[in-house]
Amino acid sequence: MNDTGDGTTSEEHARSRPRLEGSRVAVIGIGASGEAAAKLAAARGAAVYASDVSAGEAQREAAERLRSGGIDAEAGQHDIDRILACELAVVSPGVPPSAQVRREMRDADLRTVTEAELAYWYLDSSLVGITGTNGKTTTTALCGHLLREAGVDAVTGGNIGRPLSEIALLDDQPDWVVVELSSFQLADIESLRTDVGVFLNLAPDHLDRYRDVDQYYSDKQRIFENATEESRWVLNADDRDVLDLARNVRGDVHHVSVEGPVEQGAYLGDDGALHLRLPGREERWVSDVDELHLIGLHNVQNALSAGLAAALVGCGREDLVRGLESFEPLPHRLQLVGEYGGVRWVNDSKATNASATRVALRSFDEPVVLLLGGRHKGQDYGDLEQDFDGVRGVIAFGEAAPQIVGELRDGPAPVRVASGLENVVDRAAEMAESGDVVLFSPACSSYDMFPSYEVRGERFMELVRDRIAAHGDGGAR
Ligand code: UMA
Repeated sequence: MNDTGDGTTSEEHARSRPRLEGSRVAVIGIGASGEAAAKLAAARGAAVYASDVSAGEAQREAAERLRSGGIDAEAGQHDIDRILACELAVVSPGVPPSAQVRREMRDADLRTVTEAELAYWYLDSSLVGITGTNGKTTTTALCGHLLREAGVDAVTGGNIGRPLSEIALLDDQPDWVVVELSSFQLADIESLRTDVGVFLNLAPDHLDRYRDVDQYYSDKQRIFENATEESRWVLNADDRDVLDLARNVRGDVHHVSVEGPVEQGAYLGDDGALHLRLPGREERWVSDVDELHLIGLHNVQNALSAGLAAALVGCGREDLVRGLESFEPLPHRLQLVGEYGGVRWVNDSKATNASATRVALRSFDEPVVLLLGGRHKGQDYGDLEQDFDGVRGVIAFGEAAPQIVGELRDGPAPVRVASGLENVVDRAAEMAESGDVVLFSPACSSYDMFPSYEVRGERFMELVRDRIAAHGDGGAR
């Protein structure tokens, strides 16, 4: 696809690399990805102009860092004439196609790639790429952990937090990168290809950016676009939409299932054990899913996917078992905060869409007090009711509270409104009874009240721990 390509890295991972030397490259957005992309393009000899529409502190500081490294950067505006004078634009994933600057770039037919594509051109590492709507970050972290446990030189990157361009800048690149790929990153790829690709699941999300679900799914589907006969795939056999998108994909397809045996892949058996079935290789990993430190059946699916991907990279049974048993869950994903008065408090602040919250609800047999709210992302809260069997009640908060109340008011569980997180925790404590779980799984983004889901989750945990300390029976874990 890159007709300006000037060679390849190796036969096995042949990649075309456009010659950036002497060319002009615009970088749009200077968050973590934009800053790393600007440095990478400059290191490859391009004259870079990096800009960010925001003049916020973080953007001004990033522009300053870039300028001190000799890269032309500004925060507060995109100089469209300068951008259109470039041969290539690299977009940050958070800059939507509807942004004014992108419309003008499209009108001018400016070649535009995502930051991950730029990084891919200069990465010598092999890639495990992980996409899907939910569970990407856990699966990416777990797969990286499994590879490292097996002595493979591997790092994690992409949507999980470390831009791929930062890894491409390393003098000593790792043998493998486990990259979490969001739909925003996949939207503007050209040649990016994963050696092992994992597709976890599909559910409506990001409807504030996409016209409809199909448009979102079609960006996700781009992970298959550059597949070759050597590509290896790990697909969720229990998700019809994933199988539909992957139909006729080139390469060797493997399946993962928590519903029963698969012909080639990994599955949860009737015996409660995790099994691997590859040509010439049949294994039983952990004999009971309780040996994983992860809550919920969806996490069994994530563990099977990560384990299968690691097996396809070449990890052996003993290393996989040790890695699966030693992996600790990431913060803000069904994280147990503590317990008092017989009530368990769980922080799932990472659940920023309704499907993630539904997955969380399915993880508990106990009655649940569900804490929902934040900034609305265009989804239906009514869908949650399909998993409301054990829900004792809902506390709605934040900007989305009126929508949540409007959609759940006539449903099976009572809905109360709270203002501010402290009040949310107080009302949840009033509603919960001994034996319940209070589940902070907001189904909304945090941006109405917090800069990120992490800060939101930290604040929630702080409030819960204070409450536990005040009551003094049980203690936070
Ligand atoms: N901006 C412009 N012009 C515009 C619009 C935005 O300049 O017209 C600027 C903004 O002012 C901002 C920057 O562009 O400064 C936004 O960039 P960004 O949001 O892409 O920020 P990064 O720090 O580069 O973070 C991105 C990912 N963010 C998004 O996809 C929204 C991070 O994923 C990722 O960890 C990081 O790259 C490293 O790869 C975060 C995320 O929320 C965690 N991802 C979504 C999700 O998981 O649901 C997809």
